[in-house]
Amino acid sequence: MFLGLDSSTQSLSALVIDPASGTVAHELSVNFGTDLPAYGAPSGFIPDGKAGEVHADPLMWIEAIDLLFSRVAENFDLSQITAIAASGQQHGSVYFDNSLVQRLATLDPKQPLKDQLAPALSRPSAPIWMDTSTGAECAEIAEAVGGNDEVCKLSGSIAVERFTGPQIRKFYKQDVEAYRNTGSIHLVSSMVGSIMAGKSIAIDHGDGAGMNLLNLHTLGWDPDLLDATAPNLRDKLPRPAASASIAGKVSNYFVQKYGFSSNCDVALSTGDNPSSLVGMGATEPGTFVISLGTSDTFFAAMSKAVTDPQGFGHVFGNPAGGFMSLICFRNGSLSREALRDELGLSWDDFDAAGLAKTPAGNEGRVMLPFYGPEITPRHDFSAPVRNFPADASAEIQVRALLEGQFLNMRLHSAWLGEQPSLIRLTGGASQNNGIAQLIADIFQAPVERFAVANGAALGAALRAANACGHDLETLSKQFCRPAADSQIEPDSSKAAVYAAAVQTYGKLLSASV
Ligand code: XUL
Repeated sequence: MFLGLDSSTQSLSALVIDPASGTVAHELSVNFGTDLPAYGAPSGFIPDGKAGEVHADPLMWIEAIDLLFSRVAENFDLSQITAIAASGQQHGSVYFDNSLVQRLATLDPKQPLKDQLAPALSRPSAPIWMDTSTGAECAEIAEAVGGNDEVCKLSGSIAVERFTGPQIRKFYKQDVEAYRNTGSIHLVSSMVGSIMAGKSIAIDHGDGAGMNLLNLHTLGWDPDLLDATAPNLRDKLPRPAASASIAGKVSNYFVQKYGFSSNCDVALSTGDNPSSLVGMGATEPGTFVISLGTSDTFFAAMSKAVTDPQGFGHVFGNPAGGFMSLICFRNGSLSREALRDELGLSWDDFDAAGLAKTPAGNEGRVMLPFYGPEITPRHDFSAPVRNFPADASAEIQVRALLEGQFLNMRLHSAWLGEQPSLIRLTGGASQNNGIAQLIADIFQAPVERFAVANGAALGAALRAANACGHDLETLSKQFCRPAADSQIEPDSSKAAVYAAAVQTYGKLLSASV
């Protein structure tokens, strides 16, 4: 059996797969807010950060590992696990001094992980992906390298506030002494993998590409980006490596304390989005994944290595080899709920009233569907922009908002130059038939719905099995199955309407930002 771990913003999850029976054998999560209330982080991060700063206490993530395994071991025999892989929220970074390697190698099963690793932290808190405080550092890095176009060509993304490089630069500028005392900088995912393996492990290309430091052409740390970020940075970073590598055997700490076999392997970790690409069975180009949440996320394996000329989208390593794209849309459910509340509708009316009563293309009415600042496109919106009167009927508004969201997604994923043969849809709003049909029609591709609660942890378990020689395609067929009767076919008679609507949407956008 194979164990996947996912250290996400709000929780640490374990998911065990058994390829012999094709079943998920065990699943358990520890919620940082409710299970570890002493850290005062109800949503997994330290509240009320100043000037866009969002940090978490890395000891909370570390203590969660002990708590998770003490709970899993109560009902599950961990000696059955052949290999482990971890996934983690992307971009977050943890700073350790030179004692890390020695401490990891000599972890005492009689003491908690937290007490043994706390003295190795050279920075008490860890910036996470929600942090937007590094605008100045992004500008400095871009300038030093010759502009954001260059940063994007090298690393797959322009310099981005939440990415690790700008975060490291800010730490270096704020506290040179602590930066100097830092011996290794880990991502959340590689920190969890390092603890499991009892040694400092490599950073995989999937998560490594979310740092603004990895050169996507050489797959090594880029000398110019390193220099632009902070001095002697190469010495502090684990080496980058392919995701499917085995890092070593599980640490004796977990063998003694929780009953793992001393033969259990630890594969390299990856970021939660690359891990979800695996968990959604989408590592081959042609399948787009759209996750509808507070923010909407789009990701897909890429058949050619291109970068977004507008700098909104990102390129990460695909754990199965090659690259994947990721595009975040901040105003996802945020906008859907804002309009629903504004119009006083229920979710059911939203579908029935909006989409059932209006024609595809909304007779040329389009909306830029943003109730707050957006990152794709990057603009400080405060309200939607319409090419029709704001007091139009509820059904016109609903269709305009939903069509606007997916026209915006189609427009901002066009740089990939790929037409999907299948869209796998997940997240709360994906259950809505009207929304699923709309996505099928706008992208002109069949849509399958996934009821995966924890795609990143499933992806990690599949990666662990794959690193031990199990074929990924066979695993995907076994574990990455859409919900029964969830397939929706596109209506080809809508293709022309939506081709025109993308143009209208693009014109309204250019005129407004
Ligand atoms: C991706 C990103 C988020 C985090 C969430 O760039 O910032 O999706 O990975 O955990």
